[in-house]
Amino acid sequence: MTKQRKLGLAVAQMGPVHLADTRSTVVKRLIELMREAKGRGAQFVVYPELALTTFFPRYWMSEHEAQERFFERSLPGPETQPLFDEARKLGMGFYLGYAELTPEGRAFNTAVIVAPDGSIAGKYRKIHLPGHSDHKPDAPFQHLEKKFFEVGDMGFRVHELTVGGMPLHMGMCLCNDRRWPETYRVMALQSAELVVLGYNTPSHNIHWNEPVHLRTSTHLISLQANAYQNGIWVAAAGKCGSEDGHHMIGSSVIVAPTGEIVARTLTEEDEVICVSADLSLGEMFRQHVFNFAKHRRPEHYRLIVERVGAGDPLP
Ligand code: CDT
Repeated sequence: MTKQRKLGLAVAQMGPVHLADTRSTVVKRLIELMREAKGRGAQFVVYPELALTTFFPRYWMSEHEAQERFFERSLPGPETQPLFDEARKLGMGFYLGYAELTPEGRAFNTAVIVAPDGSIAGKYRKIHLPGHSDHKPDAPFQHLEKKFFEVGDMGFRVHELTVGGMPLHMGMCLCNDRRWPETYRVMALQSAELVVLGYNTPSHNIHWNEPVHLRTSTHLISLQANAYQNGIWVAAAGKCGSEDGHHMIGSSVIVAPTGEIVARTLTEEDEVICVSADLSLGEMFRQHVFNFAKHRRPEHYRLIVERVGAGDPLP
C-alpha cells in the first residue's frame, strides 16, 4: 500500500474583473480568497490566468496601450507585494497568472508558482496562444492573444517545491494549453504529480458557431481525460461571469488522477473550493495501466514531434 501524501489544495475562482477595477482592489480580493482557503485547510491556492486585470485580449488596442495598462514589469511589484506578504505570513504557496513585460520589452502570458516562503519556485509562459492578431471589426469582441503575447519560451517544466514539509512535483500551464494532450504528457514524463492552471474562457466562440454548453463540456473533458491518462491531479481556476458585458464560463474544478471531479465551483463569482489531495493516488495508475517505462512505445509516436498539422498517411 502506497503511503498517503496529502496536500491541502484550493482553487480560488474569480468573478469578473472590470476595466475600471484597480490592481489594488483585485489584490485585496486575492488576499481574501487566500485567507478563506487557509481557513479551510489549504496549503496551496491556484488563481486564474491574467488574474490581476480584466481579460483585455478581447479589446482592440495597440500593443503599447495594452502594455501600459495591463502588464506587470516586475512580480512582485508595488501593487502585488501585499499578496506575497500575506502568503508568507500564512505559509501558503500559490499559482498566479499575469501579463508579463520583460526588461527587454518582450510580452508574455505568464504564470508563476510561489513557494510558501514567498520565493518564486517556477515560471511558465503560455505556449498555445489562441485567437488572432488582426482586427475583426464584425466580431462581437476580439481574442488578441496572438497580437499581445509572444509564444512562451520556457517549455513545460516541472518544479520541485516543498509545501507543508512535503516535497512535491508540480507542473503548470495556462488556459488553452489545457486542451492539448502534449501539455500534460510532457509534464508527466518529468514525474509531475499535480498540474495547476488558470483560464479565461469566453462563453461565446467568435471563430465558429459553437453551442454555448460545449464551452463547459470541452473544458471539463480535457481536464478529466488528461488527469486520468497521466495519473495526475489537475487544479483549474477560472475567471468568470460577465466582465463589462462579456461572459466567461465558471466551473473551476479539482480533478483526481481517477479522472473524477472532486470539487467544482457553484457560482460565477469569487469562490474557493478545497480538497485534501492525496498525491500518491496517481501511483496506482502510473505503476499499472499507465506505467510509462513499461508500456509506452515512443518509436511509434514520432509524428507527434515531426509534424505540426495533419498530413498524408505514411507510405
Ligand atoms: N484564454 C484562453 O486561452 N482562452 C481560450 C479560448 C479559446 S476560443 C477558441 C480557451 O481555450 O479557453
